[in-house]
Amino acid sequence: MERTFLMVKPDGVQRNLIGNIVQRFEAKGFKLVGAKLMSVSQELAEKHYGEHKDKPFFGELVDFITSGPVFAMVWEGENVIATARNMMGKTNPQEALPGTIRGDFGLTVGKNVIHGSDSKESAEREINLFFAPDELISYEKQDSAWIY
Ligand code: DAT
Ligand code: MG
Repeated sequence: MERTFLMVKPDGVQRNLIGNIVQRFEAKGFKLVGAKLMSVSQELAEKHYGEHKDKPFFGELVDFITSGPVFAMVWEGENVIATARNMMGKTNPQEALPGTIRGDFGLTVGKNVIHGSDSKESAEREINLFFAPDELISYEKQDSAWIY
């Protein structure tokens, strides 16, 4: 089964959206295998967003993600990486469709509520960056027979 890294960003935490966001992935049928409220250090932020280090918005991005607590999660399920990206909506919330997280809750690209891994490689990298192996729980869920 595939796993992805999702993170409610500081704006989503401050705006009381953790519960709503978790609820969407639970209701969809995905399995939560790890979650924590945490602060992102400067070092972790720079590693996490390393692919953007030459972009003009890199400094702003690092300042934003370290500006308050985030809610980091690992979710598991069939094709969860791409499906979670669809549920998040486009990077720019003004282009994200209603019904998506960014479409429902965001207005600006700098404060777009949620992060989600965009490929198998980034999912593995980001999960290892944010979680120790013993923070991830492998378990059976009784509803899986009604989802798969
Ligand atoms: P995504 O978060 O959808 O994977 P990304 O990886 O291209 O998008 O960019 C990472 C984050 O950087 C994004 O969530 C918000 C910010 N960002 C992207 N493009 C931006 C821009 N043109 N101006 C300001 N912030 C931007
Ligand atoms: Mg990205």
